[in-house]
Amino acid sequence: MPKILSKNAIEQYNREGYYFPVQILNDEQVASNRKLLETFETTQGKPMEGAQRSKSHLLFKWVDDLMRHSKILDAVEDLIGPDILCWNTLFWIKEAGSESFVSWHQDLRYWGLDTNDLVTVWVALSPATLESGCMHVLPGSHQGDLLPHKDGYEPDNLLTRGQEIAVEVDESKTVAMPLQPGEISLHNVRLAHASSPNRSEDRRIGISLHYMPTRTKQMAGEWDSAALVRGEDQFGHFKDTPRPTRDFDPIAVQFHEKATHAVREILFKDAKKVRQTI
Ligand SMILES: O=C(O)CCC(=O)C(=O)O
Repeated sequence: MPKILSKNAIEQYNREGYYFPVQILNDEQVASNRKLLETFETTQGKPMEGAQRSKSHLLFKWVDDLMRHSKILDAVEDLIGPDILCWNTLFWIKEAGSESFVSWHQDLRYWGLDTNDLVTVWVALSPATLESGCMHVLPGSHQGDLLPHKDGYEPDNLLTRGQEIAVEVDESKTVAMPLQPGEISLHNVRLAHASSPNRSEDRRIGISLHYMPTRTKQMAGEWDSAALVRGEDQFGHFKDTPRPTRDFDPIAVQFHEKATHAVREILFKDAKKVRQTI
């Protein structure tokens, strides 16, 4: 018996590789999370950047809480079972009117993980619309072989290497996933996805949360970390991440440095260039 998703939603996810929207946060909770983010940015005098974008649950207690939100975990459990690790938490912010974009890509091509069952939950903290550059997906592309990719390193591309599927994606077959603040989408780690620049007057703020079964292994690096967010980890393939007691908890900050370094090594493995996007 599923916990939160309908039978149809689960069938659609398995068949097409995505499902949306699911309402998670109310307006007050969205406003509170956005305020925490933007107060931090004001304090540091610049937007969230570089390694702060990645494994952010180690830096910000509110992101750790979001990563453990029971409704999100119920949806993830409906898709991948009860023993769940969160591998990464990643900010995707496109400033108002910015050229930032995400090229068509499949995440599993770069993440070194040996699972097809990883589910990405993308949480909207501001409107993700056609105008602001919401995600688009290519339904069914999670089935079959991974497509070849090339690295473009375009400055406005939010992806580490500007990685892009090296064959043409038929845009007429793609689907937009607009979200209201507080809603999530769910997509499979093999699904091709992309997004366009933000032509709106507000920032497009998203946080992606990457959940996988505890049996998953990291094949591209010797050491990697993940947070056990539900159930039991009988495998111990990933170092469990410490839980911050407050923002910038020193123990978690120290761990963040090691953990994001490990992720960067994995993401840039065999790359011609390394850059500081995360
Ligand atoms: O935020 C976006 O537009 C893209 C996000 C993405 O690539 C992901 O969550 O895997």
